[in-house]
Amino acid sequence: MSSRWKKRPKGSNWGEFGPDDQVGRLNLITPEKVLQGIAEVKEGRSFCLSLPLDMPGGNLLNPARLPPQRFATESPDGTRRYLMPVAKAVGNDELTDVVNDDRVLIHTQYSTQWDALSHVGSLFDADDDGAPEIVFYNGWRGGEHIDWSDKACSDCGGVPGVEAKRLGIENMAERCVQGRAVMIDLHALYGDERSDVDFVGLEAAMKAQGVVVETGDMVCLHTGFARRIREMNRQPDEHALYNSCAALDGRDPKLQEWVRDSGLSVLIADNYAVERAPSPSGAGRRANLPLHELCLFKLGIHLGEIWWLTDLANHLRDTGRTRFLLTAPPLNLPGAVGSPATPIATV
Ligand code: UVW
Repeated sequence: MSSRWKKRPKGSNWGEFGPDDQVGRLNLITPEKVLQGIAEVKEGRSFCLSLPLDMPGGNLLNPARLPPQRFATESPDGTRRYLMPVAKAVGNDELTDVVNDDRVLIHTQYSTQWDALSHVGSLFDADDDGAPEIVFYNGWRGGEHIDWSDKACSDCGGVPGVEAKRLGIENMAERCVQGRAVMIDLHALYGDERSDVDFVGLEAAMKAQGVVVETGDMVCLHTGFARRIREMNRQPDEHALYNSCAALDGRDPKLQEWVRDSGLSVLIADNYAVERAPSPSGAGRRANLPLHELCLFKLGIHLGEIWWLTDLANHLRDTGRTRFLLTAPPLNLPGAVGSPATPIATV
């Protein structure tokens, strides 16, 4: 019970990290966890876990998400600040500098990214009055804490302003997101074939690879999907996008139980949505993305998606390891519901 909710969703942890918590299971990445991560650095070798942010290319994966667009900035007098001789701009022929400035329109979840806890909420009767309302993790409200205004913005084509005043991605950035991570290599078992992996399938991979997940660990799932994206080199094939590689079966109750009980702090994959999206199974009133519901809405577990994990997974397999130091902050971009990331693994 809190000032924002009388009833919390079944199986949720709302309130357990404090009534006003905004970072969920990131609270489990303690100083001890950071030291455990640093203890995994044995070779001094780093891996970039981001795809180039203009991949996958096009918008077949998600029609609403487009590749980044770059523009030159302009001075108030209209001068384009690209290949701009400063001598001309300021009227002083003695100056030799030439300047480029750009601005970029980024769909925050187009490529390698973090989902903020404000990304997916639910229609849920948190005030127990018999009618559902829009709520997010820990009872933060749609229309109040996460909102949009009809105030047109001058340089974004009149799109209404949107803002996560709570649960924005900046809360994650402030936590740095550094600690011990573990790799579960689903691709090693399931290859490039489309497969929906339930708890039994996940456990089989963990047992085969000797993976142990402890409280506060960040869990990475290598499926090979981002390698397929790279191979298609910005010209993705629709059939391949929708029929390749492993994704979790987010509706499997045993898998959900494992996510809840393992104590993992964040869940990351190199595929589109960690889970199969939309979830193929189920009936009745339900979430379309049940693992998003469990993680983002009920438990405060941030999801990392479309990461580049193949080089790291191969290296870990070749060296007989599963753990590494992960440093993966999002952009410190107040009010955003997701963010591109350039995560670094150190082994
Ligand atoms: C989907 O849209 C399926 O997932 P996400 O929004 O987390 O990328």
